[in-house]
Amino acid sequence: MKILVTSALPYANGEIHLGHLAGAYLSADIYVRYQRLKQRDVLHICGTDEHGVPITISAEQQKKTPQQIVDQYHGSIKKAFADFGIGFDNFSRTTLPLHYRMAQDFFTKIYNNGYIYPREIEQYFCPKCQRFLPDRYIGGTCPRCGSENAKGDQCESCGRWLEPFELVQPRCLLCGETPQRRATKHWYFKLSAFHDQLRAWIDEKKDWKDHVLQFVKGWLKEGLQDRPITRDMSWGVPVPLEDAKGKVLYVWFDAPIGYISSTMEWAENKGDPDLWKEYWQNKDTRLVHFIGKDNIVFHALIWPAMLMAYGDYVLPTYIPANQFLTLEGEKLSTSKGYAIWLPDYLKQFSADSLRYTLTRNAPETRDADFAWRDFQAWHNNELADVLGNFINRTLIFISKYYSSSVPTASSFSENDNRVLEVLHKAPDLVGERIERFEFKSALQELMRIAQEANRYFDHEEPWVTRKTNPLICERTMYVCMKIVTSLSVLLEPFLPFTAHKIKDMINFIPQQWDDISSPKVAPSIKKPGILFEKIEDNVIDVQINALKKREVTIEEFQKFALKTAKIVSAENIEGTKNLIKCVVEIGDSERQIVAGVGQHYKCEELVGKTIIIIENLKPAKIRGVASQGMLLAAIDGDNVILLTTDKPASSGASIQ
Ligand code: B3M
Ligand code: ZN
Repeated sequence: MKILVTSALPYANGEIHLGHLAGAYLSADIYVRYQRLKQRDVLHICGTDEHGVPITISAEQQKKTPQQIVDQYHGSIKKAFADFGIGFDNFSRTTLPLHYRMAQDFFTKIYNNGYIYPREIEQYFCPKCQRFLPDRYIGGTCPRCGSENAKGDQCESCGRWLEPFELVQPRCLLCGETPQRRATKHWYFKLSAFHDQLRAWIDEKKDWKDHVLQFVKGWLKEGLQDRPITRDMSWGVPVPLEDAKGKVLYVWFDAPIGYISSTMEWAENKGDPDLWKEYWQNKDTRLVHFIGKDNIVFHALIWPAMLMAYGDYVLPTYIPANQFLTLEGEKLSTSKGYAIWLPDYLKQFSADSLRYTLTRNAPETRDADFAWRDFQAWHNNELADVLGNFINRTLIFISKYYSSSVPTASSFSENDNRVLEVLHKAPDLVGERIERFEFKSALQELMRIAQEANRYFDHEEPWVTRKTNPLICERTMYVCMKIVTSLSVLLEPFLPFTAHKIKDMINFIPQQWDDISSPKVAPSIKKPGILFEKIEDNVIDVQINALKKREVTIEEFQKFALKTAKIVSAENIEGTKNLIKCVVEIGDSERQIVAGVGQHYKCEELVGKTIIIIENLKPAKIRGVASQGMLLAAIDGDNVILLTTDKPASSGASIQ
């Protein structure tokens, strides 16, 4: 049997944060490391998802090309994963020529098989930008809750999924213009044709997580709609048809194919270009997709249907999707900068402490919360005081009283045997849970062994028997070394860096998962070092405060388009004391901004001033009056003083 494990391909438009890790990557890594220790044929495949609107929006915000964005983040994401101990066999990217070929081949084959067809539809087009607008480029008022900041695919205020045409007062988010409906042709994937086949396939999945099954069955019950799989965009995999100029494949069509192309790249690098087929086109392969819950529909319905439409490929065996992670009780938000990014975390703390926290409290069946205080408490009270303490006291004892030679024993007491029996059962006990994707409870079992080990040490009192009955003391220390040796293997999937350190200190004799039910102990150890330093309160306070007020990076700052603008007219907004409606000139264009400076400036004073504005602030309505941008002012006690330029400057000059 071959095990092919994939982790969701992260979009190459930002760093990896804790939500990502808890969603897919950490569980996948634990699973793969375990399978390796079981000496099974396992591959872990991933890469960056480099197409789609998330990338082009980031590029526009940062005033870079999509290529520059994906190049930058592919590198930094890859490095962060490696630093966190996530071991991929291949980490590819969906902008490789190999991937383009594969994605186009998929389209063509499915098209030839009759499951892709064209349809004329209407879509929003911005007359000013001269382009069709993807859903997320259209803003407007939500028809349900009235929020003015809804987007073409969803209203974030009330959570409702939307179609662009449902928006009231739609506007182009690039330029503010009202978009027009225009006819365009798109290609649809005949998802509806796979309803019965998908139903039969999912009905066999008795051991899947409940929340995944419920979700999928819910969709099937509602009936499956055919889905457009092309877009009017220039960034993406070109649609391989004569009459599809200027169209690319929808990112969710090409992204999962990235799992295959990444495996092909792996095979090529191995010098055996056909080797990927032994995984993907082999009915004995166990294909496991690790994802977060927002990706379920794509992996558990659309992707299997694509594979069915193509033929020849293995279908997913398991999709152990995780639920969401919140941060200090709140939803993570990359756009608001509310997250903990992996590279930032790793500058201060060890990978294993986070791996421990995120596994101990994994969002396996329901949402879970990351809190810095829990992180600190679990690191100090469990990793340091239980696990670290047992290993440390054992190794120190041996180095101090036995000059680092490990004592041996041939007969054991009842109490020794009880502990050895726990060790004997441990690989299966922990392993079964990992195989069921219950990583949290697997880790619990493991920590129970460490607790048990401390109790054993306390009960045996080797510091007493050393003087009163040296033979018993030797026996105790031998048993303790067996425990340490077993732990070094059992821990590896969860805390690989710690496992590695322990193995080094105990001169570990190579052994696999099943061997350690009766572990082989090396004859001598090295000088022991501390595994976990305690984390102090003040260090955690800094992190908690940082979440409240985050530093910004230069990239984040660059998202603000600051410009000079000249006030051409100003009038008080009726019924308000402080609000003034200003029309400002920014180079060749004019726009309206509502400013709260009425108690400090008269309208006449304002006209003619060259001020500083944020040009790309989301348009909003203030007291029913539209405002497109914000002017900057210094708040000096009770005074409000508008920012102007030091010397006369023309309007529309950018500020850097
Ligand atoms: N890039 C979405 C995400 O990062 C998407 C996953 C693709 S997996 C084929 O959540
Ligand atoms: Zn526009």
